[in-house]
Amino acid sequence: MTITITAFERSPDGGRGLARDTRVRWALEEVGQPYEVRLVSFRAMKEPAHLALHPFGLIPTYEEGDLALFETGSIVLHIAGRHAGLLPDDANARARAITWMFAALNTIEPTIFELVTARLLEGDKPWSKERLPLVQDRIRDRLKQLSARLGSADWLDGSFSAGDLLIASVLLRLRPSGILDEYPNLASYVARGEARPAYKRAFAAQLAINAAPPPAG
Ligand SMILES: N[C@@H](CCC(=O)N[C@@H](CS)C(=O)NCC(=O)O)C(=O)O
Repeated sequence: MTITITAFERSPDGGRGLARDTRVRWALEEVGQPYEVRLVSFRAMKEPAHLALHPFGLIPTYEEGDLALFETGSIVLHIAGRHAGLLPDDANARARAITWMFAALNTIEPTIFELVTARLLEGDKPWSKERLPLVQDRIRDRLKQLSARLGSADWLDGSFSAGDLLIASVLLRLRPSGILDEYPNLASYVARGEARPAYKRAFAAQLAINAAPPPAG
C-alpha cells in the first residue's frame, strides 16, 4: 500500500531538515519503506482538504490506504510498530524505547520550541532580551540531565531505536543556537544520528524540494 506524507511546499528553514516531515522520512528510511510526498502551501494547510487530515492544519500527515494519521510521535510509533528496525523485540526494552519517544516530544521538545518562539515570534518585544536567558537555561537544565543519562553510550538504551530518532530530531533544532555544542556527548549523539544512511537519505530528499526554485505563481 502506498504511503503518502505531507511536507511544506517550501520549508521556512530553507531545507535545513528542521521541519517535522524529516523525522517521518527518517523513520520510513530506517525501515526501508518507500513513500510519496504531497507538498502543501501554508494556505492549503488551513483549507478543508488538509484540515480533514490534520485538524490543526499542520504538517506532516501520513496516509496509508484508509488510515490517516497526524502528530509525528504517533506516525513514527505506527511505522516502528509495523516494520522491524526501530523498536526492540523484547517487551520491556520496547516499552523503554517508547518512553524515550514520549520524553523527546513531551519533555525536551517543548523547551526547545520555546526558544524558537522567543526568537522568531517574540524577538521584537521589549521584554524579549530579559526572557531569552530564562528560556535558554530551561533548555540547559534538560540537556544536562539528558547528557548525564547518555554518558559515553552511543544510544540511550542499547541499540538505536525510534526513541533515539526522535530525541536526535528534537535536539537538531538546537544546533543553530550553539547550546547543543555545550554538551559534547549530545552533540556527538546527534552527529551519529545524522551519519546514519537513512537520515542522510531523508535529509537529501527534503533538501531537494527546498533547494529547488520556487513553484511558479
Ligand atoms: N506536534 C506536531 C507539531 C506539528 C507542527 O508544528 N508542524 C509545523 C512544521 S514543523 C507546521 O506545520 N507549522 C505550520 C504552521 O504552524 O502553520 C507534530 O509533532 O506533528
